[in-house]
Amino acid sequence: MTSVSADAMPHVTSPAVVLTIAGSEATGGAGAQADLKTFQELGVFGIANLTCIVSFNPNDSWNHRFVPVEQQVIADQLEATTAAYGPASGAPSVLDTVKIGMLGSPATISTVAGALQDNNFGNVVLDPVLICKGQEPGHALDTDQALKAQILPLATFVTPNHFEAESLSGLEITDVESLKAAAVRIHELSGAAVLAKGGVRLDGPDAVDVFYDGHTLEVLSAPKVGDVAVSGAGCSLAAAVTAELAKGSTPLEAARAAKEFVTAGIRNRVASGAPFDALWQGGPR
Ligand code: PXL
Repeated sequence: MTSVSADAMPHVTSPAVVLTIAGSEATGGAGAQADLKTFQELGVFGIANLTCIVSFNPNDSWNHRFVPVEQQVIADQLEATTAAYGPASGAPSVLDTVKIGMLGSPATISTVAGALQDNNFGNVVLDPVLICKGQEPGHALDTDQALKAQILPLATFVTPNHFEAESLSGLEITDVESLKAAAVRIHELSGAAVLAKGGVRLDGPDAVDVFYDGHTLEVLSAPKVGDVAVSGAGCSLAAAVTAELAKGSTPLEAARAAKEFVTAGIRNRVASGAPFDALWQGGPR
């Protein structure tokens, strides 16, 4: 009998496993690419199931060109992922935490809502990406309504930006007080923990976000780094919340850690030839 040296033996690890259901953003600043980089930095095993491919158009003011992935292909990705890491897989690391990014069409929203219902994930973090600039307004309105009706009720944590928080809450947001009111309203509508982002959109020296989970209302604040939004900030914030929840943090701890992660990533941004810089997920290092 031959003996196997200890070095040749596999060392099986069991990191927390997380899934992002999101779009590809070709330049790597936002979308599934930002999510996977964030997951890796924060020490979780990241999986991406793609819903669409976005390619900015440098010949048309960098507007979004949006191509949906076929519904059957989205369903196939979800099937493969849940078979490999879902509760019935027998894998030591079970997928219990999912992030939802850009879905982009009512059809995709229905496909993803079905998968969420079938799998009963413990944490469903929704970054409610409402409109993509390249889409027809009517199409986007359908998408907004479908997201609110079918995905928002399944979310356990939601991270709306200024525009999305106004749309979801029906409230106008002009200052921290109205951002708080919107966070409370979105919690009442969804039952989810809410991290409503003022970001650079509210006046004042600080980038202010509001956390509310039905018990704790906390204002998270960090000095603004410039006054122009950075590509990937929203995606990376929600991805960082996802990673922290998967590692066992409470929603409030996850929100605080995610804000720190994103602030460091914005401070250490990557300049590009596009009109917006990209967040660097390696920023905290
Ligand atoms: O940042 C929102 C966002 C999310 N997902 C994809 C995107 C964008 C913005 O460009 O392209 C795929």
